[in-house]
Amino acid sequence: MSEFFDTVDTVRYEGPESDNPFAFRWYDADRVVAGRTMAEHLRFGVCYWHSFTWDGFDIFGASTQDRPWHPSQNAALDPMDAAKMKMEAAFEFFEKLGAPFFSFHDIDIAPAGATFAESCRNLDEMIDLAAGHMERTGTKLLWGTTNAFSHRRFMAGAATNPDPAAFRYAAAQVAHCMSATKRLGGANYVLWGGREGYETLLNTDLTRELDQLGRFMNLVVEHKYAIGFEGALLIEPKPFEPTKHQYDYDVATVYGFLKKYGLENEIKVNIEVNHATLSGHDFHHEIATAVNSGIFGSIDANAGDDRLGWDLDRFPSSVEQMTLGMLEILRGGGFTTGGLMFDSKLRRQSVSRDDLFIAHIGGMDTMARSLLAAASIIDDGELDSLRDARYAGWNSEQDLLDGKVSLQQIHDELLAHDVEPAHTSGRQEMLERLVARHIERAR
Ligand code: XLS
Ligand code: NI
Ligand code: NI
Repeated sequence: MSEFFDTVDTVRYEGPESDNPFAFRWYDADRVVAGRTMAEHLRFGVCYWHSFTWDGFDIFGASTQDRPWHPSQNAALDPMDAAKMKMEAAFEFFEKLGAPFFSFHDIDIAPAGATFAESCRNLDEMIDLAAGHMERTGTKLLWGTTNAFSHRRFMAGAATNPDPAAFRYAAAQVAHCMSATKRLGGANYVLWGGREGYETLLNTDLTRELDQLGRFMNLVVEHKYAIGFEGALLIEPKPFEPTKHQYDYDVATVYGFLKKYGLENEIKVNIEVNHATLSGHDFHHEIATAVNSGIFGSIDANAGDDRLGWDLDRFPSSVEQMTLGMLEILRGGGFTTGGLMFDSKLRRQSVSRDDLFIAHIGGMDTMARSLLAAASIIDDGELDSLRDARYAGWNSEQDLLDGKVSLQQIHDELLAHDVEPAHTSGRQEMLERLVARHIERAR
């Protein structure tokens, strides 16, 4: 195939004053910030599904995007030829954009066959081609994942399906896709619980379904060691959609699940910004919770809409929101195997081929600018020292935390010697001003 994105060349950094929509204003890959280059901090990834597999279809209307390999636009094309054409366009995009990573579902890169065996053969052939493209362009794999939710066989879930045949099908698919991910040197393997949830408890045995999910995840961990996959395993929490209740509701729920099934040292989380807000939490709350439990893994960087309560997958554009997220990521020590994956999609009317570039450049600049602001807050130190000062009283109360004081003792001491808690200001508005100052000035 000749160039698909023929109006765009390699995207370069031009600085904050640039008016060029096809240049970075903030993302300067080799610039060192807080001890690492921006590229090392941010580890950007492009997703295959929204950007190349989706044709603009929504529940009210068909294809809008210019995706000539899609069956909706070229039904006569052989599915494997279409997959190859799509892959060429995808790697052309990764290379021109300068995103170091990509991510895929098995069915994004290879068409499903008539049998499981045929699907595996198709995937293997496409993985060989992907290996070549990766070698040629230097693009790396952030994560692979299995789509065990689109096909009708998974309408009642995969691991949590009442029919064990669906469990077996999904397990077999994961085994194959994990080996493919290993073959491409994937840094992680993600498990988003597609239809692991329920529509009504009237037909759902919640205890059984969670036990099935626990067994499934243990099988995945055992397989990881059996094949020697060195990446991290990540569960992606989401509270609802497509099901009314998703079992992997939020980070805290996933941690409880991991503890119950003995997996808390084996599986981490892939936090998606818009899933966090749908679950009623701030994005940065979910990161802080994961860091606190030792299960922070990776990020799906997207955004919702303040007035719409579903998974909109917009490209992130709020430096205010993302600075608070980057702050928690830096406080947690930054990414190890994870990164910022744009699980984000164009609006349905954005039908020019170059819109895909503008969308990613905008998302990358938002995150880079947020990194600068967050690094500046940490470097300055005032926020952290004000936060520490709030807890200063605890410096002389270690015995209380170490369990050396009983409830009765506490009672008797207060009886003998009245001490009222001090009323000190929480300083929230002041801290919000402090954050704003760093956002305004970070360069
Ligand atoms: C859906 C999820 C999905 C996962 C990958 O809401 O975000 O896209 O990231 O299966
Ligand atoms: Ni996601
Ligand atoms: Ni999502």
